[in-house]
Amino acid sequence: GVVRQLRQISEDDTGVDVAFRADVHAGLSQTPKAIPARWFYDTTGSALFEDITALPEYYPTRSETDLLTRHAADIAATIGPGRAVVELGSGSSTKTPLLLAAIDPAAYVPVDISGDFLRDSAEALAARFPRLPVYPVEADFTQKVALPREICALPKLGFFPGSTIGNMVARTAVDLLRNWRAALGDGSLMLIGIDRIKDIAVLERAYDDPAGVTAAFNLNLIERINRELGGDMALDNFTHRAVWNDTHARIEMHLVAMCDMDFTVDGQAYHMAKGETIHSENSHKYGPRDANLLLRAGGWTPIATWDDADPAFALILAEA
Ligand code: AVJ
Repeated sequence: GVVRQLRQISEDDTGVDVAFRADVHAGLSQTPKAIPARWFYDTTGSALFEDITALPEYYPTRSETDLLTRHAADIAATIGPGRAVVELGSGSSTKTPLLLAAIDPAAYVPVDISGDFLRDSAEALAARFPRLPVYPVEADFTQKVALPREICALPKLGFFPGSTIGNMVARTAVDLLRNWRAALGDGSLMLIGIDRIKDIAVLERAYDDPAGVTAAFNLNLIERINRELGGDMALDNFTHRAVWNDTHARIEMHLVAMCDMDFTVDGQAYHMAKGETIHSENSHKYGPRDANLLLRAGGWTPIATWDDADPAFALILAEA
């Protein structure tokens, strides 16, 4: 069952995450404007992301679920039983049961920035695995996370699915991998989902679906700023854009200003010119050698890869 939910977020006396406030002001003050993708995931944003994963155009979740299903026995044989599984950015934990049922772990530690969402998914997971101790941690996994002391003596498996590593530029991704290598310790393993470079039309459609769910997910960031930081940004003045940046091998999402505008956040004034954007997400894609190099740079040695050719996606197991 769920043991207890640890909270490692600092909020001010109005209940707003202090890092969110700081990142929004810093991001709106710089040129070009950019806000880190982690701030998509309030309760509404986490639910919208779940809707994205069900879209026909959004292949990563389906590809990764297929890989976990088809190769469960092989993955389990390579990992072995008795580990504490630490999932980075667990969200709804929908893929997790496939892994947990196969490997017979000793504990499960979902780490997510969206506390209410985490509570619900940890409960659901615990109901499905009644003998498994579950220790949810509400935290930003890109920062230092204190793991529950109960799992300290257990061998660890980091589980970082969904190609979430793609949200980070290379130097941040390497820092994160190194930090988690140190946190999980000698003898630990990391199972990571990596989205591959592929046909640009397939990539762009996955991030700009005709039903407009990804647009709503992107625009929810504006609504969250208005809601939590007392912003007065006019939602109707922004539009969603998803574009492949070939130099950086990434999909970029932007919130595009459709007219000149002035607005305030926390009473602080900002201006945007027509056509100017707020860069709201990067989703880097990696070829097979690129992914292995990234892992090695982060202190992890790849030992097995399970992948799919079309649409290309990979699960890589690496050891500390
Ligand atoms: C959760 C980071 C894996 O980059 O594909 C989906 C987020 N953004 N559609 C991704 C996302 C727009 C997603 N990750």
